[in-house]
Amino acid sequence: ISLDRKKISIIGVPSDYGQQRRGVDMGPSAMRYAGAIERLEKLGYDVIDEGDISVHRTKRNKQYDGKLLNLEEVLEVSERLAKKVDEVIKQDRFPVILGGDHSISIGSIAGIRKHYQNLGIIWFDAHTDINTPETTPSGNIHGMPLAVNLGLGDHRLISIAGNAPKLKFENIVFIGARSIDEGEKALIKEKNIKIFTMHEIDRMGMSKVIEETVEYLKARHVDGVHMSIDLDALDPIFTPGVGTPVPGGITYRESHLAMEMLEEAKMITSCEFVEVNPILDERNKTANTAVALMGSLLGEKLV
Ligand code: B3U
Ligand code: MN
Ligand code: MN
Repeated sequence: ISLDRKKISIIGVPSDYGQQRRGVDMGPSAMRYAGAIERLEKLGYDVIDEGDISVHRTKRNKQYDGKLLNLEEVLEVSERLAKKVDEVIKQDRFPVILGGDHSISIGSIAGIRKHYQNLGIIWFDAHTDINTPETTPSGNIHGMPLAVNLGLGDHRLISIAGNAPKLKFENIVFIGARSIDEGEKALIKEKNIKIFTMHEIDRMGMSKVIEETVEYLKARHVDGVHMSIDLDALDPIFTPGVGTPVPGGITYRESHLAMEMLEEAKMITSCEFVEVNPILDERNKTANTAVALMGSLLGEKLV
């Protein structure tokens, strides 16, 4: 896997349409204020801040009525983001996408996928986000982006920026899961998806988990790897500013080790940081952690 690591484009996606708590639309600002751009520039990258994807701020107070929440809005944001990501990669730049809730992955992966025939995904998250309209307990689309990219769910969502499916079940690796719905469990088992839950992280240690992740994706002959980082993967002690915190998460140190090892593997070709909600945060702690992880993933060294 080759990658021109000299040029980075930051793309903000101020959308909160994938769930029902307000404030996650301010995630891109919070991560910029936490110094994302300066941090990457300091590493020697040519960084362009592409600004934010335009997201209409319509008034809404919808609640789950058995349908997908804010479907029209999510479709619009996804199309725009897919187009932007596609353009950035065409210019030979590495996309760093700032969310927004995790529904933005529908658009980011749709755009990235245009450039890779056999894309791998690392899903760093307390959740597995593989619900379908049939299995969702909430109607929240941020719980469905992986299913959508696998071609499961609403036909308009799955056909964003081209044909479905965008991903293969065998090219996904979950890291950090500890809150999985029944329907998700059934699908993960049926399709035999690679998963390192907190149980495996505790048992094997993060170092072995990342070694196995890298080996697994190499054996699948992926031609690119998208790193999707939901900040709720970490324990809420370290990232309190997320909409659905789940105790018993990855530590600050384990998460940095994971990023550093993935950097050494020279495998990641795009990344995103999602679910940072400054309204729920403590003094921008979650955004600061996100930016620190970004530094490690993109090559910051201690000495
Ligand atoms: N699995 C649940 C909860 C959830 C998923 N992603 C987040 N929360 N952040 C759902 O609603 O699909
Ligand atoms: Mn998620
Ligand atoms: Mn999550």
